[in-house]
Amino acid sequence: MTPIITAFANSPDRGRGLARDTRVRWALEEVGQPYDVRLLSFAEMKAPAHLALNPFGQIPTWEEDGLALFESGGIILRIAETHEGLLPSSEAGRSRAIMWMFAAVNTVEPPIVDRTMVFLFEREEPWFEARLEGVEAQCRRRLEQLSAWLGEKDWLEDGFTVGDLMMISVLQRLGSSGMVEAFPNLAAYVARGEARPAYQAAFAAQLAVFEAAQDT
Ligand code: GTB
Repeated sequence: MTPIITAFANSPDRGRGLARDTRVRWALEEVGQPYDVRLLSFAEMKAPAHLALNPFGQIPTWEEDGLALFESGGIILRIAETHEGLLPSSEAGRSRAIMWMFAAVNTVEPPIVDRTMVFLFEREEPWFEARLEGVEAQCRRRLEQLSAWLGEKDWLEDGFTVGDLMMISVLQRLGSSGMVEAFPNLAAYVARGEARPAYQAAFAAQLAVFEAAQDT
């Protein structure tokens, strides 16, 4: 069966590729696995049929041959483990790549998501400036540490892995803030990921959904 993923019918990011289906699409493109997409409205994401797939009522989800998954990290790990191309062949290399996936979502992403939440929900609050300064300092600390690890390397380990895919997708959430650009090696790292044909295909596919929604 061709796997089916879910994505926003009308992404609030207006086709910038920041919703988490893009990273799943990227993984699928990297391994050459065709897929189908079921587009959901916000109401459909909270309806029983979708809650049976993801109790948190979010995208992306994954269905294939009776297996349903949610959590972009879990889905991408499944793709990486069942196809060639995203995990190294050595056992140690695989563990290192998976470790970087967790580092991306569990160590680097939290302050980046906090920063987004501060912009979305605290902008009118009297503490906005001080809170923003605090979360940006936390983001900067993680970027400094990541930049120091990456150094002059192209990728976090010896070659591109699922760990890079996840880390780059997390760094993209800083968008036009200029925070990644303050670290030229990280900016080049993100650009290197975005230049991959698989990323380009994934980005184009999610953009096409947004553009089609504008025509209706
Ligand atoms: N940890 C889960 C995963 O990695 O799969 C998080 C999934 C998640 O956050 N899904 C979001 C969602 O379904 C979409 S991606 N939200 C709807 C809801 O919770 O009701 C997060 C996202 C949304 C919008 C933008 N944007 O507009 O820029 C960026 C990222």
